[in-house]
Amino acid sequence: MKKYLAISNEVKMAIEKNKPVVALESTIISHGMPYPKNVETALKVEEIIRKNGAIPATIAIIKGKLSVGITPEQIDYLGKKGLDVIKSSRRDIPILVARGEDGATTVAATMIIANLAGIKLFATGGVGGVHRGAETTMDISADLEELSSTNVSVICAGAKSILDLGLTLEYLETKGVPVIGYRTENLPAFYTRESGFKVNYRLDSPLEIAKALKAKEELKLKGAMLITNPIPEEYSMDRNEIDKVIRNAIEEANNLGVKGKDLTPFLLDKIQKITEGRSLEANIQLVYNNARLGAEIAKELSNL
Ligand code: PSU
Ligand code: MN
Repeated sequence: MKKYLAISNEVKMAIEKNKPVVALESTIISHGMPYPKNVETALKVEEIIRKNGAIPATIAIIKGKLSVGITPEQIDYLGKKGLDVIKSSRRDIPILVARGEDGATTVAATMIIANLAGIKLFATGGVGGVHRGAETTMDISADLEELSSTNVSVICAGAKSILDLGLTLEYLETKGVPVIGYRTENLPAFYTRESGFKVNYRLDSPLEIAKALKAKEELKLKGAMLITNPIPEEYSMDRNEIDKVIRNAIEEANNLGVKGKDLTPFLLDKIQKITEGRSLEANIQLVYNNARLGAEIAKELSNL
């Protein structure tokens, strides 16, 4: 297994010494934001994690190696290549490894690689879920299956309403994934602090969350906890406005027949264009907010 992994020295040392480490995904860099904001954001997220006392580990597949703690140059390379890098989920890993190719890892693939490296926490923006219309398209993100089976918990700002949030919650419930609200009872909807749905549990401090993670680990309950952290008030968007933008983006995707792995990046790009970058700014700020919380939970966890 070791021959497939390339872990940076800093991250390797931190894991060995049980220091706090927070994993980060790379699809958000290549497919989630435009260049150069994507690279600036990815580097700033790492800085925020460091400032808050943890070690960042950005994950990607580089020349077929499952790479943990990639360099700023590699982040820049993935960010510049953008959509030309292969968006890689669970199913893509073996092929890219065998061919020695590059891949930007989704939430699912980042969880798998973080787990192989021994990292327990991962911060990002939004997770994939059950798409609207999934009753007929069957479009359900592999992220949800991964959350149900891989022991790497994810801090996110909820999920965008490009998804059917009600069905996403049902799916997670069936799979036994606890959905936690950080200082809230309401499931955040990425750009907005409330989706109209409730989380399973409200937890009010990084320590409380760390204790629940520890109990899950010691009880050997497989899978993740999904920790949802609402976007800071000052950056949140108007719910009616963003819902309308999302509906338009979905309609355009349907008209153009966009589906499969291309759908989420297509919708993200449309939303950013329609809102003239305001949604991008919100997106960036909520990722920073999640990075901070991720570092705080990782610190508590390493002390338990
Ligand atoms: N949602 C976002 N931003 C993102 C993604 C989702 O708000 O960048 C990315 C993540 O990498 C996530 C992936 O794991 O899209 C889900 O893709 P799909 O819906 O095709 O499973
Ligand atoms: Mn899909």
